Amino acid sequence: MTPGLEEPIPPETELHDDTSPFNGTLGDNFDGNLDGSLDGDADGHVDGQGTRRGPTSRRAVLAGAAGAAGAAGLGALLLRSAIGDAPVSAFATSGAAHPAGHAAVSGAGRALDPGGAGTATPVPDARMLSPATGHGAGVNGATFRTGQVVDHRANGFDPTAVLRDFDWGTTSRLSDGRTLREWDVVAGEREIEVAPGLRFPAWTFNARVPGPTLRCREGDRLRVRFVNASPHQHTMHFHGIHPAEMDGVPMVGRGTIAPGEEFVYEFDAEPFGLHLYHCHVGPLAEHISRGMYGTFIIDPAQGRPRADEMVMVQHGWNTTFDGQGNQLYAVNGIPFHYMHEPIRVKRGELVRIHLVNILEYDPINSFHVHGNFFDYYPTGTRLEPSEYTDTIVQGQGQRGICEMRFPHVGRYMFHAHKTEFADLGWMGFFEVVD
Ligand SMILES: [Cu+2]
Repeated sequence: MTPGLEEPIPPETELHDDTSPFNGTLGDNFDGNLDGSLDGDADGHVDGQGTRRGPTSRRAVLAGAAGAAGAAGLGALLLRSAIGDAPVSAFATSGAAHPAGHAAVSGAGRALDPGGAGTATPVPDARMLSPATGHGAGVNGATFRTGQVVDHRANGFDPTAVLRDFDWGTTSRLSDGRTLREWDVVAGEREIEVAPGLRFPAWTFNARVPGPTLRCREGDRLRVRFVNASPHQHTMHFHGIHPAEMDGVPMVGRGTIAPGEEFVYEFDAEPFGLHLYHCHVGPLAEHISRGMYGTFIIDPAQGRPRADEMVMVQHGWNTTFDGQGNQLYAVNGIPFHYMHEPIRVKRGELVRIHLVNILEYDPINSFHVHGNFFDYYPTGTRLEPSEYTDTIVQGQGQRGICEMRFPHVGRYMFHAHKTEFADLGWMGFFEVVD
């Protein structure tokens, strides 16, 4: 497959899909035992007059929809709402109909959780809590947390592979003895199944979200041939030290790269650390939230101690396209992925997580690991950690290296300690083995 060269998929294709079983009223698709509270909500929203959708109200809608209608219904619901489909838009005005948005969330949660809200149900095996046995909502999160998965093959990338996929580029030797490292990066458009049944029209670097993890060594000469194979203008803006004309922003140097055009970004790798790249064309929030970001690692000249290395890019999916918040949260593309496929690590082995936050629309994100502590190296620009902790907070564009060893075998959760994000996808497991 040629990365990024897929035909753009017009949203109308999905939005007007009359074969969808979810084109009827929402109440038709709910579980019988959930009809009470959710039909009540639906009626309220349909009758409500408000059009303003606050972040809380949107999440209320998601929590109810994910648990009750199932993620497939959720997909249809969110996609339909994206074009202002009347019934769904009305449904989404829960902020107006229910001023206490969070009450709507917890209400739905209670209705969906047979154990009652606040019951810290252990999850020894994510698959054990299938929608059929435990509804998979309330304290257990959305239905698709507990067994339903997306089609990674159709998506063209798999977060399990993305985790440890470092792209070192193609290298050659310059006359001054330095390493020249080259990559091809193609901007494209791609429909990604971000939750079971929910397809999001993403804008991508090399047909995946996050884009490829570009990795090099301090002092290398870097050459990134960027091809814009999408219908929109884009750039690659790298964090790091480089000349202005290589900054990948509009109106400086080459500026925006038009559809069908290309540009070569070339600069030296400095400073060593954990960085990122993203498109810098406005509206910037949309270009980023659509999926145009990736990790950019510059290793120190002397390298780092050998470790089981992985990349986690924290981000969200604003599936309603309202630009006000996110309905789903994830690391490496797919919400709850590492719940379904825990990250296997060896007891006692050094684990190094390159943790990047590019989350749009929410001011902070965070990372918390259970049953362990880690050394934290903010931006990876120093060789000594600044903190020994189990929780760190990052704003957009912040990143840092987390190093840890698990002393005990077993399954350990990691998630945003912005727990609302965890409930909506930003959680996973480490599986520590001997
Ligand atoms: Cu862009």
